[in-house]
Amino acid sequence: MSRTMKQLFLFAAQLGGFALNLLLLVHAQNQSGFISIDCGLGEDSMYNDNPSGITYISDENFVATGERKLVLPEYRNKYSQSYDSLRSFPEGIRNCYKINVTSKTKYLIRAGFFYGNYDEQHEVPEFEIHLGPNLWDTVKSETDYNIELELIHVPLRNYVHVCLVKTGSGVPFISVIDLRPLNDDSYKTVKGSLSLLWRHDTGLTADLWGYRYPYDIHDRFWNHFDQPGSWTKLNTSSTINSEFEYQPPSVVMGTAATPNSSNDPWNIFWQPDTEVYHVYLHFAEVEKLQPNQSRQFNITTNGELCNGTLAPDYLSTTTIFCTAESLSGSGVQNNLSIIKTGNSTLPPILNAYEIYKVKEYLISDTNQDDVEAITNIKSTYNIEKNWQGDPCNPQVYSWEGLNCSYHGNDPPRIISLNLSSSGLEG
Ligand SMILES: *[C@@H]1O[C@H](CO)[C@@H](O)[C@H](O)[C@H]1NC(C)=O
Ligand SMILES: *[C@@H]1O[C@H](CO)[C@@H](O)[C@H](O)[C@H]1NC(C)=O
Ligand SMILES: *[C@@H]1O[C@H](CO)[C@@H](O)[C@H](O)[C@H]1NC(C)=O
Ligand SMILES: *[C@@H]1O[C@H](CO)[C@@H](O)[C@H](O)[C@H]1NC(C)=O
Ligand SMILES: *[C@@H]1O[C@H](CO)[C@@H](O)[C@H](O)[C@H]1NC(C)=O
Ligand SMILES: *[C@@H]1O[C@H](CO)[C@@H](O)[C@H](O)[C@H]1NC(C)=O
Ligand SMILES: *[C@@H]1O[C@H](CO)[C@@H](O)[C@H](O)[C@H]1NC(C)=O
Ligand SMILES: *[C@@H]1O[C@H](CO)[C@@H](O)[C@H](O)[C@H]1NC(C)=O
Ligand SMILES: *[C@@H]1O[C@H](CO)[C@@H](O)[C@H](O)[C@H]1NC(C)=O
Ligand SMILES: *[C@@H]1O[C@H](CO)[C@@H](O)[C@H](O)[C@H]1NC(C)=O
Ligand SMILES: CC(=O)N[C@H]1CO[C@H](CO)[C@@H](O)[C@@H]1O
Repeated sequence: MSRTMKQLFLFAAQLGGFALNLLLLVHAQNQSGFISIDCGLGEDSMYNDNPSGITYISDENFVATGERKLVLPEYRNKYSQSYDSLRSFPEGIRNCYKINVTSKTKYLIRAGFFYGNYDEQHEVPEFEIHLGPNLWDTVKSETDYNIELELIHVPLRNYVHVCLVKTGSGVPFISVIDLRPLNDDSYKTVKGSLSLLWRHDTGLTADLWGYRYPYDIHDRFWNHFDQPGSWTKLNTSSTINSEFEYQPPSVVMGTAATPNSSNDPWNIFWQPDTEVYHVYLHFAEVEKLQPNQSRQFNITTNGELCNGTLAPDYLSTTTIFCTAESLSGSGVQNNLSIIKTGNSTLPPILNAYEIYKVKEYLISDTNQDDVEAITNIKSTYNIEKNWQGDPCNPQVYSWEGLNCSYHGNDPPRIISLNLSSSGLEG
């Protein structure tokens, strides 16, 4: 290649890079604050997911261990591209991703898993996922289906650790990690984080799984939910105004379901495995009511009034928040009822709803100054030990060679360090 041609080539490459950066900038504006990690994707790779258009990047810069794998060909293209690859962790008990975030911002954190017989063992592993030092959930996946776990959580540090922990039944793995900023005044909790049970779009007639980004600017997944035969479905093609805290998408709010028999309540039941649940009900009237018509209802959780006499506004979203305290006794279900008031000429409606478990994460990260100091030591001396996640917590996985002091729920301190086994002298 001649010198001029080389320069031209370089120039073109720079232009190409510029165009890519410009494209990413446009996307970055739309996907403000999104962190979209495709685990097991090749180093430095990225792509725009179809059809969401979300830019996914490789996990290489977020994790130091593990192996890149692909699901078997017959399992590819079953879900979004992010589920075709995964990262598995045959070595070590606990392996962690470290992801930079904006501290004190409310995030939806989603982890996705699809085994897809990647190791040709036909044996789905079971393991734990931890958020920092706290247990998030136990991952029991299936060969043929993906699973998704979601948390609404406010990180106190400018990073989060997502850790996969072996429990003795197979090799942990992960397919995808999403972080999406949420409005601070939505999904409020007095204490604790919220772990998703259900997020349902009711009344959808089209044959769709549901909706996510770009319909939902926060990229929540609204799953098509039906109880065939027991509902009448209503819809409108008008836009629903949702410019409030929760911002459920207009397409989700544009469909609603009402009980068939006009005097029946709208009931939802679920089996509790946590003490307290948060329920968010999204309502909007989709029918233009005549002067002699009315739609009014009360909402109860476990028989207790949560919100009395609500009449949804025409083409505008009202979100009602209820708590449900689980009742003691095995097999006792939690219930939510939407009950027509005596005055109402029309049955209740429901456009969409979300149910979350309240999870208290009591174990704190190690003292921030100590974490910074030890992280500097780790990178300066290029320590090869399996130092991942929080240094001191949980205590069972504290870093080898460290001694920590613990005082109740306060952040632990690092009190001493023994590097003699790391090949360091002096
Ligand atoms: C960004 O969003 C705007 C409107 O919200 C849309 O018109 C545009 O196509 C989007 N751009 C990309 C690259 O997704
Ligand atoms: C995360 O932030 C730290 C500084 O706070 C920086 O050194 C590091 O490179 C960042 N990591 C990534 C993957 O961007
Ligand atoms: C809206 O209702 C009509 C008539 O019931 C139906 O044909 C159409 O599929 C519905 N649209 C959606 C988006 O559910
Ligand atoms: C409820 O209404 C829908 C639509 O009007 C109808 O298809 C269904 O058969 C009804 N179910 C019952 C149990 O009446
Ligand atoms: C409401 O008024 C319409 C005529 O405007 C009538 O056909 C209908 O029966 C009335 N409905 C009720 C519940 O009174
Ligand atoms: C809901 O739970 C409350 C409290 O256990 C109970 O009194 C009520 O009958 C239940 N409602 C339904 C519809 O099962
Ligand atoms: C609905 O709630 C109101 C309080 O807002 C109460 O007065 C009324 O009795 C309730 N009606 C039903 C049917 O539960
Ligand atoms: C019942 O309807 C009447 C007339 O619309 C209204 O004045 C009254 O406040 C309503 N009662 C309740 C409990 O909503
Ligand atoms: C950690 O503390 C224990 C008990 O105080 C002590 O025996 C051990 O030598 C300490 N280890 C290091 C690395 O300082
Ligand atoms: C430091 O670690 C080495 C190797 O693990 C061990 O032999 C030595 O006793 C440790 N020193 C202290 C003070 O714990
Ligand atoms: C009785 C009661 O709690 N009513 C409230 C139901 O929710 C609507 C919308 O948030 C409020 O305006 C009512 O006051």
